[in-house]
Amino acid sequence: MIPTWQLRARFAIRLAEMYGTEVPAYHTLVDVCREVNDEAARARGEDGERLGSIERVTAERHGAIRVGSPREMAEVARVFAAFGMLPVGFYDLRDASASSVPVVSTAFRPIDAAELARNPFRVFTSMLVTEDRRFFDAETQERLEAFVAGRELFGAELLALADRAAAQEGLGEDDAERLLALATDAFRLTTEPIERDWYDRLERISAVAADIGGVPATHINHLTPRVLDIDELYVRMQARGITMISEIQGPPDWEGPDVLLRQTSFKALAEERVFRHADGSIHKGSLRVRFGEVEQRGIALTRKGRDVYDRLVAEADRRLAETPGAKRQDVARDVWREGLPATERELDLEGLGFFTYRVAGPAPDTDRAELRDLVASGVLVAEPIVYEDFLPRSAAGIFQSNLSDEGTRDDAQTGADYDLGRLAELVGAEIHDPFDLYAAQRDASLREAGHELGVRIDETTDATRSNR
Ligand code: OOG
Ligand code: NI
Repeated sequence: MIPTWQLRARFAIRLAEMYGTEVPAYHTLVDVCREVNDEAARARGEDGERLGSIERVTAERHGAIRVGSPREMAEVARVFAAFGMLPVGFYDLRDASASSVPVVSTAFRPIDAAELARNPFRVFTSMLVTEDRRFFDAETQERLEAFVAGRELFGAELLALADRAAAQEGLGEDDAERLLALATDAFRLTTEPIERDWYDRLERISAVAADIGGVPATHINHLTPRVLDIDELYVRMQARGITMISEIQGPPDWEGPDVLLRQTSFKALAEERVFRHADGSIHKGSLRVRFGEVEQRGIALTRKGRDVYDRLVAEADRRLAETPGAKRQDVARDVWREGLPATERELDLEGLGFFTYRVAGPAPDTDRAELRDLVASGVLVAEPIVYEDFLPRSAAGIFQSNLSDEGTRDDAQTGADYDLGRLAELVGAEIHDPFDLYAAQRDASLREAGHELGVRIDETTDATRSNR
């Protein structure tokens, strides 16, 4: 029996092999990442591995796919469940973006620490919101829905195998091989012709809508490797003549702890595709929809920490608007220095970041102790929990910087309401709240440490209360 995590690890490799043949620039990105990671790991020594071993970081990827309806989203959820990847978090990119990005998203990923440590492969998955009047009029909605309903992204054999793998938490070798082949194939770029007029019509509204509802199949949009020094990577990619988007999304480069997620990408490259024109003739053409993204991951923030982050982003926006010509990273760095603690220790003490706690010293001779005292005396060592999720604004920024055209939207219309609960209902699966998952990981480590020390660990400081 091949267990779930091995299926997931193999799935990530299979997708990377396929994507690498489809988008050769991906190899350049991976090569440069490896170079930067090796150097950073050497330069930083053990400290470089605080947010994951160099093996994990080098192997780590996330993918992105886009689907057209709740039915397709529900099927994707079944396929990913086979690999132990469950929906986590809700991202509304319709409002996070000034341009026309008519999707809501979640991320499929392992949810417990042991599974993440074995293989953290995750896929950012977006669903087109066809009923949102800001983007689609009634007639376009109807045509879009009919188009999407008429295609089959995942065949019956794949779904049945996936259900079985999920139920048994693994598959025998032959079935595993079949599952991997079918699942990988489902995300291959199709050679079936694209209806030129329909695609173009959707593209005038939104390039993302055209990529989802204008083509007969889905495909992997990008596969993102993880890098330890994204600023260095950005410079090196440009030195190799690869055009990058104008900036790095998310937190700035600064001397304090890395939090959440920093991302950037190279611009989508032209890829040959086949089109059917109105007169029935078939011609080759090209599309630019797939790009190469890279990311640097930092510490997961608590709700309180996330509020601080959101406020800092808003403050950076405000100052940027007041200082024409200034660079976002420079402005944000100043804002960060004013608003975030400069050390991991303070991040923990102020209840802004998520940490687990490992026993490193002898038990105190009391039966109760304060967490902060145990850490201060070195009995416990705090280790950061790495952020496993995404950021709506960065996602929108990545979408947006890769659009050659803003598309059109009519904000006078009322949008379709979506939240985590509604998406979960449509998908037919629970969507986990990322904050709950990090908190559970933290709490489990404290319970374990308490057991090991034979001490009841109290958390009466403000810091821990705000972790809830
Ligand atoms: C997803 C864009 C967002 C991320 O990592 O935030 C994203 C897409 O292009 O489908 O991938
Ligand atoms: Ni991505």
